Amino acid sequence: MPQTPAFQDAARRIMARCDELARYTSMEGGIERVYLSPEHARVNRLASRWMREVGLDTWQDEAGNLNGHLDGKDPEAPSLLLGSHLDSVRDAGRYDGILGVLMAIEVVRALKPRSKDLRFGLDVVAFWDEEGARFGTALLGSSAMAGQWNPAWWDLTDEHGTSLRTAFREFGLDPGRVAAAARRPESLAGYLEAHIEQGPDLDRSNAPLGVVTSIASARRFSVQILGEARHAGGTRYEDRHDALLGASEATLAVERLCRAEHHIVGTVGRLETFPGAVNVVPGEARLTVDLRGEHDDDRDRVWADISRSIDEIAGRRGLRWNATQIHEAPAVWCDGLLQDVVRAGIEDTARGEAPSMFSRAGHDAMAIGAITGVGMLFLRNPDGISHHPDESVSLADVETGLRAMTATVEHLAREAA
Ligand code: HGY
Ligand code: MN
Ligand code: MN
Repeated sequence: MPQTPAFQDAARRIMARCDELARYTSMEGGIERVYLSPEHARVNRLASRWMREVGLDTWQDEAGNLNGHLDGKDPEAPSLLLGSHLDSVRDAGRYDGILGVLMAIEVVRALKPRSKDLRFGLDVVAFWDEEGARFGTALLGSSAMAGQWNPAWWDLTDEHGTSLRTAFREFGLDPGRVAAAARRPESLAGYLEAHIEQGPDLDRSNAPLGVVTSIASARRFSVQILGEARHAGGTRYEDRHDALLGASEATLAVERLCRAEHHIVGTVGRLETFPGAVNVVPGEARLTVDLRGEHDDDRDRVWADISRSIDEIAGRRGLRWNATQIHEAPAVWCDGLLQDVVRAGIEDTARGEAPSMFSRAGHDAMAIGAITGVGMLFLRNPDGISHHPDESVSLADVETGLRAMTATVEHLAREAA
């Protein structure tokens, strides 16, 4: 394994490139990089230069993901896939996803001198639309690679009314060829992703790195609550059917019912009212619900409780409501061997225990788990701040994480020899 100075230089390069990528944004004064945007195209061109710099052959697949490949001993052998995502939420931090792609590139740089000894090829992927920030459903790029594209997605629209189908064409992709982005399971020797924890557990236990055991299951809903728009002055309370008050009670019910559980979190991230005028009782409200749990059945039980609670609120206030599920991803357990080699890689380099933990955040590994074993390495995320400009990671932890991930790949190569 290269000497520490090489890893120190690589860690510095990664942090500088996270800062550079932060400038590719559609948002004034913040970071926003969404699927099939001009920023997507520009970042793919920049990242492909970084991939080629370490010897990877690069290509953009039919779903807009950026890929790189380096042969191992046998060019026909399956590849170990390393990567994460380059898209972001609105007003994002600069490490969520990006760190994992840049670490994957640096692992290839570190192992390139011995790549011809490896029993697998090394592939790097920069997925797009892990967040689902533009069209509502998430993991579009990794779902395409997993051969799980849902044709119903073509009619999803963004906030401007642009359909996914139109956005594909405007980006220069052919919707009819998205299936060609699918990877054959036998072409992969596994998937490894490094990511900031997006939670405070490593920070609070003063551990730089952690092994992910499973990734939380997720369901996302768009909920519409219908009442009656009325004059704000002339309408007495007993005559009102105020959709915003119903949505407000529903939002508090989501928090109350999820807090009563151990490993369930529910979030109302967006709430809009119509007509949205200062002097009109809201006749309609629309809210989003993001519901996650360690286990699918617990998550589904809490959704049933939330639905019953909204029924009661709507009945009492004379409202109607409906919910449309816009995203679902079942919980994914990380592959046992990959967990073992991630743990070994951490123990080799972080001088201490490698805590195991389940990921409350979703990741592309959830989609790729459909076609190959997945493993994840978490890096300490100070105070767990993420999906926020104050998201951070330390240079020292990035260097340790890079050394651990490189050691992980070497353990895996030895495991199967
Ligand atoms: O929402 C998530 O958990 C991830 O950051 N996409
Ligand atoms: Mn992420
Ligand atoms: Mn994220």
